[in-house]
Amino acid sequence: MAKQFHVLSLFPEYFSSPFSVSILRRAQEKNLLSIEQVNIRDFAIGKHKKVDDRPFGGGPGMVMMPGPCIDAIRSVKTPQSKTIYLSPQGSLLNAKKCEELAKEDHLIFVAGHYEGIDQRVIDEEVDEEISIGNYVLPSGCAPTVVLIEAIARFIPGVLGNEDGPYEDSFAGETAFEGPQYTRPQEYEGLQVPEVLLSGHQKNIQQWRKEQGAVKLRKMRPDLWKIKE
Ligand code: 21W
Repeated sequence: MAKQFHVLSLFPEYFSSPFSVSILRRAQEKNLLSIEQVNIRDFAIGKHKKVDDRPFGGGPGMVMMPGPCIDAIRSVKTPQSKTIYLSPQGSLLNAKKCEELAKEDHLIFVAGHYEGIDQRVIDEEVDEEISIGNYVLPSGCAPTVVLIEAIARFIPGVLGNEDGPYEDSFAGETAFEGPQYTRPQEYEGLQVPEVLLSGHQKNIQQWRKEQGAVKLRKMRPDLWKIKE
């Protein structure tokens, strides 16, 4: 059975390109994954289809009202669903979380707009709050794309080569791979490292591992510490 993803937002059109190219297109074409858009505004009531209002207690900006969000979630929720709110106040996304979520049959992603959603939506309907990093974005839309692409790699059959997602750097979050080269062998006088042309697989492996370690220590001393 294909995995089912529902994306709830105010701008379904935001997602049309990222979901129709590359990995997510192939996953859907192979019937490994189905992604459906839900426009939260379709659950707004009244002539103006209002979805946001000023925060109680004061403060800047607007907050998404509970009614339309909760009704939108309930319109797709089943007993098997897991509901994720993409939130700057969520727990930080990592590879392990992506792998876990790839095992679920039905995921509901709620992308917030404005200053976020009414807390009662989170309390009543959300299972997990996830952030993609310590920086501020204008909405939960880009984080939803990031999360879905990161999860999709762990769905069996999506990458083609089954051990793909685990081989890559960050699968275990403790390694980098070595630098990569392709043809031409000489470019503007710059040569491809000799060892890669040697055909000596054991030396190549060892060289890549060393180069990856040097890079990790330089770029990500935080991860390097974990290794020791
Ligand atoms: C950013 C909404 C900041 C609201 C008390 C409670 C989803 C995101 C987002 C956004 C605020 C993620 C407040 C990394 C992100 C997201 C929009 C401020 C004020 N006060 N990961 N809330 N960065 N961003 N909220 O921005 O929705 S995952």
